[in-house]
Amino acid sequence: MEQELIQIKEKALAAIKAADDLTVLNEQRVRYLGKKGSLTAILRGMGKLAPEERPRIGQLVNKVRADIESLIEEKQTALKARELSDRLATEKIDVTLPGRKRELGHFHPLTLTLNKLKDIFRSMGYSIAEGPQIETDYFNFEALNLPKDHPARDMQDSFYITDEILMRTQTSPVQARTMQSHEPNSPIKIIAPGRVYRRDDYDATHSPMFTQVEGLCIDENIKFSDLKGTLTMAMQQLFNDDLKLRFRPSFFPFTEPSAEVDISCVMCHGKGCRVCKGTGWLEILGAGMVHPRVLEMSGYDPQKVSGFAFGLGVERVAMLAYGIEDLRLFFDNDLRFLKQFC
Ligand code: 2NL
Repeated sequence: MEQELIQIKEKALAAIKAADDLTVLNEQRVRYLGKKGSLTAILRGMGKLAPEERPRIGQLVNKVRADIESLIEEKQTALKARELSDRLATEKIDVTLPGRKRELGHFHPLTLTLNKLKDIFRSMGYSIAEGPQIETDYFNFEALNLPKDHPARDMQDSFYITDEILMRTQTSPVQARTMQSHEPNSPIKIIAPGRVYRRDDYDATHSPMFTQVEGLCIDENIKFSDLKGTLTMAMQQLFNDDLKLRFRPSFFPFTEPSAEVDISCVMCHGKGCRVCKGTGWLEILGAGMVHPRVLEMSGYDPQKVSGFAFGLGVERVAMLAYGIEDLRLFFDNDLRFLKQFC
């Protein structure tokens, strides 16, 4: 029995030394010290020993058990330490790696231009007015003095939803709505920015959807010179301080008199270049004094108040401001283009 114990001890110590991970080590613990282990079997067999032998063998079993236990303990500490240093080596964070970027969004060039226009007119006391993009024939045409036979009212030129409802072709219906919601003859200073829709080709200079800003100023004694001063200030702030304006007689059904407004070329400052086709001027706005019929239609008295109105295309302004040559770039969502406005 003594011999047997020494053999068990030697085998156990060798197995423990050889154990290369914690799972194997635990298997050995069960094998030698567990309830069904070799040492327990020896203890059970003690009954067969002569009584005088029992204490000596008992002590020897306890000694062997203590030796095995302390070696397991030692080995366990070593394996745990190795496991930790392995993890520290493989799981370490390399703080010199490049960071994970979170890309910031940015405004679309049309939004940038629109924001600039809004800021300029807000600084002159205008409020921003908005309205539906799906409009009634009444607000889009009738209230603005567009006659029944005007080409814009043709199915061929506008997007109709029913006979009476269409995509707005201009933002003027917003102004007509504003006038009708105001106390008659009370002053108004608003701009109406937003999308408008016309049946058109889609090429470098045309789009069936574009962005407009229209302005309306109504009060007692508003004169054409107020229109000139307002637009001059606005265009100088938008492009450059020494820009000049030129008014040419024109016609709109909702204004009388009406004018096409040119600015001195922002590229060549009036000398003549490719952009202004050698003329030194760029057509940028339509404007005029609000037609008396338009005032009347919305409850205002043309004998008491007068007003001016104007309209411009935001795409055209953005193209001139940023030197963009193709209108489609605004709508095609090509990041190579859009990222230039970060
Ligand atoms: C253009 C021309 C214009 C207006 C818009 C307007 C609105 C009301 C009354 C009178 Cl409620 N007029 N708007 C006036 C003149 C010109 O737009 O070329 N737009 C891109």
